[in-house]
Amino acid sequence: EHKFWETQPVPQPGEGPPLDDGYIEPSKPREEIRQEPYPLPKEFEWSVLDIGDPQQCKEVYDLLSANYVEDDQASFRFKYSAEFLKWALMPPGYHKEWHIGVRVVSSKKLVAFISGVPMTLHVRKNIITVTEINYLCVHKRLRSKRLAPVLIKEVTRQTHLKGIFQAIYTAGVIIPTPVSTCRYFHRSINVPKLLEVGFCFVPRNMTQARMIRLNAVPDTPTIPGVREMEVNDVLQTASLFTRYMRRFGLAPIFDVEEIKHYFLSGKGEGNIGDGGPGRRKGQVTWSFVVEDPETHQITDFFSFYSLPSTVIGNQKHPILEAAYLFYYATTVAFEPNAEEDGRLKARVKALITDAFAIAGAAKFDVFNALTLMDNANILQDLKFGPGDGFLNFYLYNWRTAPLAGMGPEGDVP
Ligand code: YNC
Ligand code: MG
Repeated sequence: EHKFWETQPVPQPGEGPPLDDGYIEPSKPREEIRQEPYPLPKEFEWSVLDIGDPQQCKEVYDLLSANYVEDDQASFRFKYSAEFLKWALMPPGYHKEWHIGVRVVSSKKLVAFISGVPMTLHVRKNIITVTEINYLCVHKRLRSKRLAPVLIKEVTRQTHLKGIFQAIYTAGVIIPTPVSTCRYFHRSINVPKLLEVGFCFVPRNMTQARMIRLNAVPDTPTIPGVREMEVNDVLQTASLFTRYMRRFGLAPIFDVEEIKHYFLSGKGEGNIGDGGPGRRKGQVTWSFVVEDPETHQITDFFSFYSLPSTVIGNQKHPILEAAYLFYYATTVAFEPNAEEDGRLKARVKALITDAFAIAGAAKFDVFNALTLMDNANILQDLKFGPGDGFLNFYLYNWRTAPLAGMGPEGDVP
């Protein structure tokens, strides 16, 4: 059934929940790690990519733009920008050896890619150092030739060479064995365009005009003291993030440098507007804080990122501009009984409402979120609708019982 995955240190089908959390196979001393790259078919060669070099970053961008993830109907394909890839692949402590390409020997054309970035993860009671694997892609003409397992083994080898033996990754497909499964939800912003590209449909008993009215987006954020995050907010945001994320069974741990990177380095260049309404040139992330007007303390923050999709075969609308909810946190979660009496839910709703007001002003067509963190309870109220897509979360060489239908940030059951 799974000729490759059955050889890997991942929970196998039918295994049942583990008695205790921990590794599946022990870490190896450096001398026991394979020193040579895995062999490729003779027409291909390995190539470490320097993502900081605009030329090489563009090569990855071109490969993914034409060959990366599509929906089941092949209507939309993720179109990560070059700026996005640079932001995602070069966080603090990144290793260029984990940005692995495959080229055709004769033409040097890049035809496959896989990447890892370092991350510290909280998995229930344990803190583990992992690589976060992403952007696995094989050119459409080279599919089903078992190249993917070679790419996975090579990034595993490069990870082992850095003394790391665990990984986290997500995929739309189901392989052995998800630790958690989330669903994509979508909040329409530009209803006429979403209808024209076939992203959504006018339901029975509904008209287009009513649909537009129902999905009207507030013009501006409304929480008192909300403003764009700045470098001076990094320390307070970091401690708020750490405290808030401790509530979940699976979550990243970001140090101050990582907070700075993930929330501030994707802001793009120039002034808001230079990259279009409400955007800077090359803007990837939007990060906001709430500064209490009286105490000047940071009480909340939220963020989202830009990940457009190609609308396959559509001349009028070649690109769907999608914003994705990223991390958020609120000090309301630390108040006694905030969860029980609905105060937490109300605050998260207010934060996400402000996020899509900002996304609407920046001319995004749709605002997406997953059923993780505290989202699950509030998405329906905020007029998000369930999508076709699911996202499965996986851990490599780490056993833990499934997390209750949430995400990398899933609740401890
Ligand atoms: C996938 N997405 O099951 P079995 S997500 C993992 N993740 O193996 P071939 C996948 N494995 O079942 P193709 C996978 N998709 O026989 C397929 N597989 O055991 C497995 N699509 O290989 C599959 N990007 O080369 C099967 O398949 C084997 O030519 C078949 O290539 C697959 O980035 C792929 O969806 C996905 O570009 C490259 O279809 C290709 O079809 C493609 O014959 C469009 O492979 C783009 C796309 C995937 C996005 C992602 C996360 C990847 C995680 C990889 C696993 C990491 C493990 C941890 C490593 C570090 C460990 C340490 C320490
Ligand atoms: Mg293949």
